[in-house]
Amino acid sequence: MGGKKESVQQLDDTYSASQDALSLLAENAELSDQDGRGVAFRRAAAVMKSLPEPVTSMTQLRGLPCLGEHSLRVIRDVLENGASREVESMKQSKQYKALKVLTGVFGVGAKTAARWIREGIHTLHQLRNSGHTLNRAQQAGLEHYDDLNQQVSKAEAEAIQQIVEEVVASVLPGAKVTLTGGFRRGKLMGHDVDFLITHPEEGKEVGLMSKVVSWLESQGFLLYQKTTRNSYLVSDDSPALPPSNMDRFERCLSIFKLAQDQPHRAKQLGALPLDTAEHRRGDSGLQTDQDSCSQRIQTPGGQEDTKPWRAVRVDLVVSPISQFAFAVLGWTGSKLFERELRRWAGQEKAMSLSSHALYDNKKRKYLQASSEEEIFAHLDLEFIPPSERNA
Ligand code: 8DG
Ligand code: MN
Ligand code: MN
Repeated sequence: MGGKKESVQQLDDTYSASQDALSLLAENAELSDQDGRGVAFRRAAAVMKSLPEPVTSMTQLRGLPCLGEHSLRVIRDVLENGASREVESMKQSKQYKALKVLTGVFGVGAKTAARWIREGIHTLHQLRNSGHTLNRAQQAGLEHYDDLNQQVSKAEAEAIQQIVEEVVASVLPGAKVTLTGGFRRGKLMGHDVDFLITHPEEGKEVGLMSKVVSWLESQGFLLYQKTTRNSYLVSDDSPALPPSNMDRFERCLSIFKLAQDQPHRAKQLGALPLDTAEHRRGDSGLQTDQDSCSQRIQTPGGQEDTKPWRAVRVDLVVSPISQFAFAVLGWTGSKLFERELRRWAGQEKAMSLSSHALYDNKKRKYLQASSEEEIFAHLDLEFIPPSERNA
């Protein structure tokens, strides 16, 4: 006992245990609609993550930023007792468990969940029997609850990318699809798959989303979708306003129906030249496969114990090429990274950064950029590659 290797392992565990505890407190704050507290705990967790070596004593934390009284108390508890009592009891609380289950339904936010809990709804069963009228998103969320709460793998993301690329190429040749979000940061798992679509010729992207969505819908790829039109106008979007996390690109929040053997199948499909006419006739390879999938489940007895597809959340965003660099930067995340970058822009450079543009408040003009590198240069920062934006 107590060999070098073991104690290092133990230290590593403590190290990530305090990170986990802080992340859980952040999550609980977010679920409880206390975003300010959420950000504070996220920052504290990020600071712990950034430390070069495991923490063995509280003195090592002296002088570090973002570690408030509360966070320090939690870290001390973990260091001394192996776990934070506050976090352990929170995890066991009825309130936290209910918040977690209810906000796990796509389309249900912290406010709605809290309202339901006040009415005594703590489980999906109670929600289903409550007589509440759910909106379309929530209905889909409830219906595909298990699938949507299962992480999306890199292979699944790639399979969906192949489908999206194919659709986009067939409805607008020359348009470009970029995988953004966590997968662009090199994560191996995600809660959804994010795509940004643009066309090298400004204006060509107009009308693209509705065509893409119609095609996907006609091929049975969508279990749910809600498209929001682009509402960004440079003239009415005062750069003086604090840049918000929400942007105004045309976007489609969707739930894909992904065939389970999609990663393999998509690879095969990739080799086939699928032309648009074939798609329009609705007898492309995709369609045929889709059909054979649905036939497979109609086995005698009608038991559907292993369905051959799963539901996956997919975000599609369309950006004009002039805003593309800003959109990629904004949609690559992480959310905390974006927040810090915007704070830097505002506080250190007197600039307003959004997913649409960068505005120099002193020069009173927009700064153009055609790559992420140029945006970092405008901000006087060294380029930070996506894989280092996971904070
Ligand atoms: P995950 O899906 O694996 O959980 O992680 P993620 O990919 O980093 O998170 P995400 O929720 O999919 O968001 C991806 C990025 O998109 C995130 O850094 C923030 C950015 N983003 C915008 N505008 C908006 C918006 O209006 N809503 C959301 N949810 N994200 C937005 O630029
Ligand atoms: Mn994502
Ligand atoms: Mn997303």
